[in-house]
Amino acid sequence: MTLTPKSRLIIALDVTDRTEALSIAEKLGGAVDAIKVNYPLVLVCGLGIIKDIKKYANVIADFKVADIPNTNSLICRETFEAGADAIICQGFVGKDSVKACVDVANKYGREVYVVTEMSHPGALDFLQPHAFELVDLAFRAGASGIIAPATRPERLVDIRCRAGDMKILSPGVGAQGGDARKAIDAGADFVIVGRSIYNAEDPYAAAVNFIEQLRR
Ligand code: O7M
Repeated sequence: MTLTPKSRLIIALDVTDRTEALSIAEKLGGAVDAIKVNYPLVLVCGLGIIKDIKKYANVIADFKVADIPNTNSLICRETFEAGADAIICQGFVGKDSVKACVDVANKYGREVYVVTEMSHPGALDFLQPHAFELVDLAFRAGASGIIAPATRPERLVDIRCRAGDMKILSPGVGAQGGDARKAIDAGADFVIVGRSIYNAEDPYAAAVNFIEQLRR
């Protein structure tokens, strides 16, 4: 699949209970553009959880792949064989490592998204000074898009200018203080929301609330 903005909402399903994960996926899958799985869920449930979630939504494997090209290729192959529609890799390991992910994704008709500046305060230590270079690297390696912070909409504006047609997926909304609408207005194509949805008393109502904010 190619990730296309409809609701513009991606849920980060960082729960560590299989039954809870599948229940949320079943309830929310039809409303969101994708479900992102990360290590917390996959380490508990195994890679097979991707196929189970795929019944309800597109799946993005947030493995922040960061190794030498050969190892990156092997990780991507196993992830796409498991059914993931897209994988997320780190850019700081260099263009050859990102290109290795893109080459495997192209074979499977899937997508690669590259982390640029992260959303947490520690991103200022090393990543922020190199964020624009990471955007350029993602473009040159043929990635479908990048990850950039909803916690710093002013940075999103600059990253958007640099990113051209690449899609921007923006985490940091809600629990980390970012605002969904501001992130989209600053140039993101999608927002990624985790705790503010899956920890809500009614995750479906919380997701619908975000979708309404994004529609405005
Ligand atoms: O909404 P939260 O804070 O509960 O969850 C945010 C999710 O986005 C969680 O899965 C993080 O691992 C992820 N994320 C960030 O929070 N910040 C980043 O800079 C990058 C990511 C991410 O998705 O990277 C691909």
